[in-house]
Amino acid sequence: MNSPDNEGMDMSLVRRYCPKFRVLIIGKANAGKTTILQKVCNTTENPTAVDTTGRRMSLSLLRPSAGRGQHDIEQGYVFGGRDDFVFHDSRGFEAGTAAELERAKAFIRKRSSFSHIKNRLHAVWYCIPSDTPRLLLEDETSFFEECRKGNVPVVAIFTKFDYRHKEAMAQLIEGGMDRPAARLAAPARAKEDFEAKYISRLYNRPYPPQNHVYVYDMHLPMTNCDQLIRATVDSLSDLSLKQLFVSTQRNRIHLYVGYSIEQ
Ligand SMILES: Nc1nc2c(ncn2[C@@H]2O[C@H](COP(=O)(O)OP(=O)(O)O)[C@@H](O)[C@H]2O)c(=O)[nH]1
Ligand SMILES: [Mg+2]
Repeated sequence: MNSPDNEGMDMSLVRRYCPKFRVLIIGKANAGKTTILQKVCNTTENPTAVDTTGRRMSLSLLRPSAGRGQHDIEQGYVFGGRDDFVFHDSRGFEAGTAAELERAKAFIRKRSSFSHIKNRLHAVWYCIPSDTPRLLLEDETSFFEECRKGNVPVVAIFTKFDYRHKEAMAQLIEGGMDRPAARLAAPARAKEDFEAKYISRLYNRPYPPQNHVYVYDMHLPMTNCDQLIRATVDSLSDLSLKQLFVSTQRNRIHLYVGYSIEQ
């Protein structure tokens, strides 16, 4: 099989220079951020704080704000046994508070100016919960209004999309479809309706994301977030980072194959 490790790049060297893929996840409280990170890391464990060199920190060394609610954006976290990812968490847009979003932007600016690749921010996952009937997209996406320094790719994630599936299913049943058929048809219908209503408005923002995905039922055991991983791979323009990211996904072998074929 053609794996990314044999595409001419010494992966052990890449991993030594950049052992962790660093992601900033943005989204208001309850958007589903922690659940996504747990799914990506294949764990249900709570996050563990790490210091700037990536070592796990004891609770006594944590910044007070990090210990309270994990909203110190500078504080890095790992999940489960996964030492190849480090995450930073921001509540981003919350009604009435622009400060947190500004902090996120400043963090992106700062982290993209670091000369060493291992200290840089490699991707942003921007969560927009879709479990409200009328999504205030313009408010939720004010992040995409201003130019972001540093060329860090951003993937927009519409979270809790199962809400839209249920809504579409109810509409199909109301239109005369029987329950099993409606259940099967609902995901495609939900996506179609949502795209017609929101997606051009997202990409009409002055500085839109590179990509977007829908995630659903992330809190349930049988689901996965492979689409998010694929979208993240696709959004990376730096080849060595792309390779590093694919290597973190060693358990998702089908993603390797797809990636290699497209090269
Ligand atoms: N229906 C549904 N609930 C979800 C999903 N993802 C997370 N949740 C639930 O939403 C709540 C908030 O999730 P959490 O990950 O803690 O959000 P955070 O505050 O952004 O970190 C929890 O009760 C999760 O179980 C999803 O895809 N669908
Ligand atoms: Mg959380």
